[in-house]
Amino acid sequence: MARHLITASAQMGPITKSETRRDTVARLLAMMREAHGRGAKLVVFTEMAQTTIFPRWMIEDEAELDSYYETAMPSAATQPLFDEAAKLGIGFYLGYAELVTEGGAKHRFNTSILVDQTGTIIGKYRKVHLPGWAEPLPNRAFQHLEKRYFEPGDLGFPVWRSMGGIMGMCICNDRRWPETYRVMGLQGVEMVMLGYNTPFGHLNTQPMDSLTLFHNHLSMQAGAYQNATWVVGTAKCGNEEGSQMGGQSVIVAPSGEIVAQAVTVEDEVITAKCDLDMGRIYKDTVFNFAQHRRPEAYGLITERAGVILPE
Ligand code: CDV
Repeated sequence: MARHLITASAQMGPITKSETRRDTVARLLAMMREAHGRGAKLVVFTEMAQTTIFPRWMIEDEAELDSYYETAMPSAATQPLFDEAAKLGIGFYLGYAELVTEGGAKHRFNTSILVDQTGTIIGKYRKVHLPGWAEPLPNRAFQHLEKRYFEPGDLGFPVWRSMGGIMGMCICNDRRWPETYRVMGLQGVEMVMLGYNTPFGHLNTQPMDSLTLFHNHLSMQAGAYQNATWVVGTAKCGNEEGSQMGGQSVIVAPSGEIVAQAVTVEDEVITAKCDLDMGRIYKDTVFNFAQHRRPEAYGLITERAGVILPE
């Protein structure tokens, strides 16, 4: 029997600093309903979907910083998403900033959850590859202080059997690293979900900036093809408090082809009927890992982080 999963990517336009959780959850609910109206059984929201992207600022007041994080999930503000998901029979991926207090110490993660079609959380992922820096850089309109405000994720890249397939998650910068997809690929992943927010000007170099949207798709299409998996990439985009972020949310097939793409930089739902068996042809042939991979030649991948040049 064919395993088709009608999947939605719910791209999100900017969230102003003054918008409340209630406001943003109302926007997410509207997109969830639209996705359901188009037959979707899964909707992928973006990274940090309930607040403005606060790592662009140096925030010294701890109470202000804490206000951007969730200490429980569902929280009072997000409970309506879980209730609506159960009512409509639609699963969802949701990104948020997570604050955990353990033994009196605060731990902060950039997190996503996978919620199934009964409104139950079945998976949690914490972002492994944190971009940016820990101390503010001089002469910049915007910072990117993810290394200050988050710890690297400590949960690895697990996958879950849900929605009729094998599902995996990552977050934004993770999508640029082949290791992200391959670790899930080695667990047979059939759909990788991710939210991203990618500000133009991040690197302070104009030539690289003009390739931002190309690199966005390049990373996800390569990850999809090389691991024979669907990839659903959902942007937070538009002009957020003066920071311009790229859109072009996509649903990518295991062939590496884009089958749906957002065309605005606002709240926008795109959908595709995803055949979860489509990756099989690649998994059995050119990317038959058991037959063709050579782990004995890949030692440096896990032994070394940075480059060491030969003598
Ligand atoms: N949120 C992100 O991880 N953004 C990064 C930017 C800052 C480079 C990205 O990889 O898109």
